[in-house]
Amino acid sequence: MANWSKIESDAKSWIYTAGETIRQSFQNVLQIQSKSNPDDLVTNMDKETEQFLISKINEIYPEHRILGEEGFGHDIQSLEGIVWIVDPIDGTMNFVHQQRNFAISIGIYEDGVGQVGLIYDVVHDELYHAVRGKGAFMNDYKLPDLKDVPLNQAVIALNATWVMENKRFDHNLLVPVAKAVRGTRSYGSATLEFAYVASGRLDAYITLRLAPWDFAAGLILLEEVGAKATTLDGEKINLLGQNSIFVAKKGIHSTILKDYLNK
Ligand code: 2AM
Ligand code: CA
Ligand code: CA
Ligand code: CA
Repeated sequence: MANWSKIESDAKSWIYTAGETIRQSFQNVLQIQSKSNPDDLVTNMDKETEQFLISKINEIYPEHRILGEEGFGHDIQSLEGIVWIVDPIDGTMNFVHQQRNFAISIGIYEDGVGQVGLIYDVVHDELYHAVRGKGAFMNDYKLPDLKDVPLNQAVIALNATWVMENKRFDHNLLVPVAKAVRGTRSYGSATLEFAYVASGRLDAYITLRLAPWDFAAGLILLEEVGAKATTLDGEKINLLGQNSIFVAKKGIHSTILKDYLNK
């Protein structure tokens, strides 16, 4: 049997160390490259942070496997056993342009079940974490179960790409949603947007395409506070694939899905 409280405390200590290294790096010159397109950025700090976390996990838990965005982990085709899913810097564009609104994210799964999730807002020194069955926390504060609000009092996060035509989704469907809610936001860090839904700072988060490292930890947090998480079609999220994502308080989720997305 895995010792989850030791795994949690090791992961916490490594994420804090990685965060401190990133804060110290603000005075150094960044090396910035593009990946799939000129706006898809990666820096030396993304790579160094992933390598640091992977070296710690490999050293203490050699039998665990690791899926990391920057590719320094293993080739993961299944979620058998214990798998750490790591996004070393989520919100790299914010990290480069703003030096804020980015996070380190670690989701730890056993046979496909989320056990420990951590999202560390490095600049605000806010660690969101959850342990399956034990609740979700912001630093040491236990996050309460989410309470629903009417749609006209909801603040929801939406990525601006939904106003552009795209192959995945009829973007016109979201215009009435944006009109119906109290306000919309876009923070540019999927993991923080998950953490904000979990902590009630946001009532929902909708985005068109995320990868496992963007949602692995966030889903574990949301489960502990009673949020609903599906794709934009209302389907189950595939933990090892790319998905559209719709996470929200339960009532908001069912209202938007039924009355606006016609599902
Ligand atoms: P990243 O910074 O780790 O790449 C930006 O809107 C959010 O979407 C960030 O959380 C970003 O994660 C994520 N994202 C997922 N796929 C992306 C891509 N191809 N290009 C830029 N951001 C992406
Ligand atoms: Ca990236
Ligand atoms: Ca990411
Ligand atoms: Ca990243």
